[in-house]
Amino acid sequence: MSSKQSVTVLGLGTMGSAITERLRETGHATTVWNRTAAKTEPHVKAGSTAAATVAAAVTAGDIVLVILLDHAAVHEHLEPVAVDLKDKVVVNLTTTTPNEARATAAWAAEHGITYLDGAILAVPEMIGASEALIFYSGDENAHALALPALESLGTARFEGGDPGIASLKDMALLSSMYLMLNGYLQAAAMMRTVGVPAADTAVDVTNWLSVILESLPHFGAIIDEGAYDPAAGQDVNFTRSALASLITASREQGVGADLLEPAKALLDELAATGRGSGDWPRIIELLTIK
Ligand code: FVH
Repeated sequence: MSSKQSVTVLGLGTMGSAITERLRETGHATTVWNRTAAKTEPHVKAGSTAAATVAAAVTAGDIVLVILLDHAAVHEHLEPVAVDLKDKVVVNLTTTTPNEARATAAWAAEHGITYLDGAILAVPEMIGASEALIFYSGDENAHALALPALESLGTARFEGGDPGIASLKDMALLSSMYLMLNGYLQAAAMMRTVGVPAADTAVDVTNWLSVILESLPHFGAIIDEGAYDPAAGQDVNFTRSALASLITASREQGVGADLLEPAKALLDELAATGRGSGDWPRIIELLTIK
């Protein structure tokens, strides 16, 4: 008999399935539940046990991993079984906002449930590899209890006692990813107007951004020190003018500038409020809603 923790997985979408498969590979007994029961079949064939109800599923495992679509689905299915969760460690890997994570942690605390919030910065194919980063936050004891199983899924990082921090970090990093990838789309749209394939622009953008990304620590230092003025690097006025050229060039090629214009508008606001000579990362001051 395995000495490894038994794990219940609620949710067999693409991520829940990848997690269940990895847990089996690493020797954990797994019990699975999914709203659409047919999705349990391949897992049963591969050695998992299917539970007909959420209550039966959570009763079976030492650890209950929740990987449903969203916050609403999590509460829809956990609230009716709160009593059954009391001697379990519940780890919620469903993507939720930081405040939703905090609300679930508060709900769990009210019901005496040992609860850990998690956020997966990976796609299903990465599960099990060290590149699969999974952030956890909230109850450190819950993290320690579940860690032997969680470590099999990827790199487990405990981010602190605020249950919302794991989600916040996940969402901050995803925000940076989408904004950066939109930058590539703008470049590809511009270059396609003269017949350059998007794949070629992907290579050029990768090379260019890898050089540019080296300046991020410098930006971080300027922001942390609030040392914008006088500008050590490119100032707001220069950057406004550069963005104005990019917007004009895009339009000349018949490409919209919808992605560039918001950044230009923020620079305009800095200039209009007497901050034109400061370093342009000062934009961050305008991102905080007061
Ligand atoms: N897949 C990914 O790349 C990302 C990576 C980062 C983290 N996300 C989050 O993981 C959660 C699950 O994502 P998923 O990829 O497994 O999603 P789906 O394949 O769409 O499966 C969704 C599962 O949720 C079940 N479900 C949906 N609504 C309900 C409900 N009201 N009650 C019970 N279960 C529900 C659905 O069941 P069914 O449709 O098969 O019956 C699937 O099991 C998610 O938070 C991602 O943001 C994945």
